[in-house]
Amino acid sequence: MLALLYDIHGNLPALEAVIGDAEQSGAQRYLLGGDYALFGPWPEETVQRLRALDAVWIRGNGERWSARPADAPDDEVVQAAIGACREMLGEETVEELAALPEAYVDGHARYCHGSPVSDVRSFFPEPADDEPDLLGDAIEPRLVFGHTHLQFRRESVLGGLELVNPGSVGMPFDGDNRAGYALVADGGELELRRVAYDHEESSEAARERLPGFGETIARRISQAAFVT
Ligand SMILES: [Mn+2]
Repeated sequence: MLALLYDIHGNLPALEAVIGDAEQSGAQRYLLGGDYALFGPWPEETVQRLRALDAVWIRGNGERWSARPADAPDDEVVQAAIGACREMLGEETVEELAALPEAYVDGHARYCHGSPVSDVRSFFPEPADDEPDLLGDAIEPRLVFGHTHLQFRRESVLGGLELVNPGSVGMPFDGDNRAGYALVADGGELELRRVAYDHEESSEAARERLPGFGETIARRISQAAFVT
């Protein structure tokens, strides 16, 4: 059993809850889909916890932005979060995470952060006009991605290819506070899962542990929505 963990965003209690649920369900291996630390109250602890797993890691835009702040949007919250993340993780870890591969292919599934062509452009529960472009050269029957923090699965508009967003472990934006992730059985059968945890503890920690922008993060965790 393989567990797919995307968009953890430094939310350690959410990660612990998901690992507990995954282990109880028989997961022994993990696919880590990027955005491990940025924006969250426990960046360092989250990365340390992930290092203890038998896992394949890929890079998200959060890792890229943390290493190259000038490549990130000129947005007050984003730039403040990058500064805090760099300080808490330290340069060595920031560079190590930024050097992770952008994708991983295991034969019948391709894993990326946003889409095969971008770590910031992705698919939505309802198809958008750019979906054929975003598929790039993916030929595997299943394409797994995160980034939007919206958990869903559906067939792509081109057919013959399943799109899966396992959801965000640490910061869902679909109005459901529970941590999102997915399990894949050895035969390939995939299950989207949600796990309840103390999200108010994480929200409060964002307020206490992070500078000015922490209030925004606290509200995102508390409301399970992309509030600005
Ligand atoms: Mn993310």
